[in-house]
Amino acid sequence: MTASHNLPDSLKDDGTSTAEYQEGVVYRKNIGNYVVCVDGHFVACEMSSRLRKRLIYPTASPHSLRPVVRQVKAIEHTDPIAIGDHVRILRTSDGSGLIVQIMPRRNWLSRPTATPMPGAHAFEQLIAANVDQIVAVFAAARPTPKWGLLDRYLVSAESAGIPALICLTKLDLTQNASPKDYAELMSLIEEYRQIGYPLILTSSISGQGVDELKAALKGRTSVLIGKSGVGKTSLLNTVQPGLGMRIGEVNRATGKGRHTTAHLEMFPLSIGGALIDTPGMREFGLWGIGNDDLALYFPEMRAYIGQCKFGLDCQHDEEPGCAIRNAVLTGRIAPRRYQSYLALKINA
Ligand SMILES: Nc1nc2c(ncn2[C@@H]2O[C@H](COP(=O)(O)OP(=O)(O)OP(=O)(O)O)[C@@H](O)[C@H]2O)c(=O)[nH]1
Ligand SMILES: [Mg+2]
Ligand SMILES: [Zn+2]
Repeated sequence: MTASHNLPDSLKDDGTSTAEYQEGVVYRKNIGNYVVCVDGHFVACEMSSRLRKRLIYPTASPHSLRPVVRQVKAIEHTDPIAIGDHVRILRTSDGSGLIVQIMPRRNWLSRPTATPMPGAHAFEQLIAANVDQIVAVFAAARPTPKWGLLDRYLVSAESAGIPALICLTKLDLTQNASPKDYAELMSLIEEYRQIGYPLILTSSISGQGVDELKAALKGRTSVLIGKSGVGKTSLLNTVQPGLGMRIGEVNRATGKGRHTTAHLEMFPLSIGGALIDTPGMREFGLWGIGNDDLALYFPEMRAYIGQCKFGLDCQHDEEPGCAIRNAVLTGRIAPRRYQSYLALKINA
């Protein structure tokens, strides 16, 4: 096969002539370079010029009409290609490849890009595509769990139509917790189990829950999400020994992680399936979720939607005869989850 770089654009991208194309899955990417797995082999790829045109460069001023590249790193933010994407590639004579087409996605997880100022235009940032489940990772301690953030992840998963699994790590650190703190942690855990979310308690130190986690990951493509320092990469190393991915100490004083993992990357698992490790995200905004839809993404609220006095017009806030608020008052919906709903509604 001849080098593809010289082919006219029309031939590269129209997708009508598939004879020479191969299909693969994107495992890794870094500033316009991709690693695509084709039949078990990893191929270094670039993207065709037509796809390259779909890169959106953040501008010096978000309202500027003439986009200028501010920092190359930002390309990742609006890269049209996501980890987990099924792509069509054309092999070049040097053994590398050119991504010419992104196949339709069965699902994808995204968040808004951070904006330089409040109210500025945000872009959709793809985190991963075509995944079987989202693993929301939280530490029992160091850093302190933020349950409102967990609710955010779960709402994102629900709106993306992707099943979520909750993984509470660092259970070994609860050994010295007071009985009251421990009981409080367990009752919060129970709240999520009651809703129906599978929840696994793990420790990468003691090995607790690792077999259970492996069983949940086996044969599936999963994406780990969670704040820096909660132990995502440690879980990956435990599930796939020998990988030896770098992990980082948590700051003792602040309990904050050090953003050790810098890139999104997917790893094949020897038990079958694949696991996507992500950098700890400082912020996790909701993308494309409106106020009116929000209650749909709280599974325990779904049954009450349409039952309120004001029907589908109810915002489930202060309205009289609200079925959801009533369910909170009668103990059928956890007050803390309802608070999360109200807090997210303000920002949606
Ligand atoms: N005690 C205890 N420490 C853990 C456990 N899992 C991870 N750690 C420690 O937590 C720190 C952070 O772990 P990482 O795996 O790097 O965390 P991460 O979520 O990948 O962090 P980022 O890559 O920054 O997003 C390291 O010092 C780990 O040794 C655990 O189960 N118990
Ligand atoms: Mg990490
Ligand atoms: Zn209502």
